[in-house]
Amino acid sequence: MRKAAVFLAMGCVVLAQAACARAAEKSALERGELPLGDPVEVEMELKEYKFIPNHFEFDIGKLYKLKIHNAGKVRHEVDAPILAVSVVTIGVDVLDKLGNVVVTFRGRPAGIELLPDQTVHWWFIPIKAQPAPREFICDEPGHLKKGMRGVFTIR
Ligand SMILES: [Cu+2]
Repeated sequence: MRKAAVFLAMGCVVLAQAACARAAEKSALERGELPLGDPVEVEMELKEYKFIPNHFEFDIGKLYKLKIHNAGKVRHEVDAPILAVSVVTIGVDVLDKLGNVVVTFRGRPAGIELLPDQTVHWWFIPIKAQPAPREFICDEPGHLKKGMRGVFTIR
């Protein structure tokens, strides 16, 4: 009886470890543990020396998952301090090469730097209207001069 209980306990530990290993691949947001509903997924690609697309429109109150990928050969940044203060950031997921979430940051990201071939997912809900186009830039040396800027609005 005692042996069976020990085996059962060990089995639970093994199952729990397996569950943890699987759970580590997704953030709480992606596992749907936060009752926010399905996000509006929007993609932003960074390249030399542009954002693709370079114009974004967000709606107040909707949950967004902004998928930012550096498809370039050098480091790029998304410096968007006005966007950061106009939204509630739920989290910023950092993905590995297989698309698994390896780190989730909380708090307001005024700037996000990405090395080549890196991806982050910025989850946020716009709360402040920005009806006039507001700029975001890449602040890596010389990139803004080469035209690496974009605009967003929030309605
Ligand atoms: Cu850049």
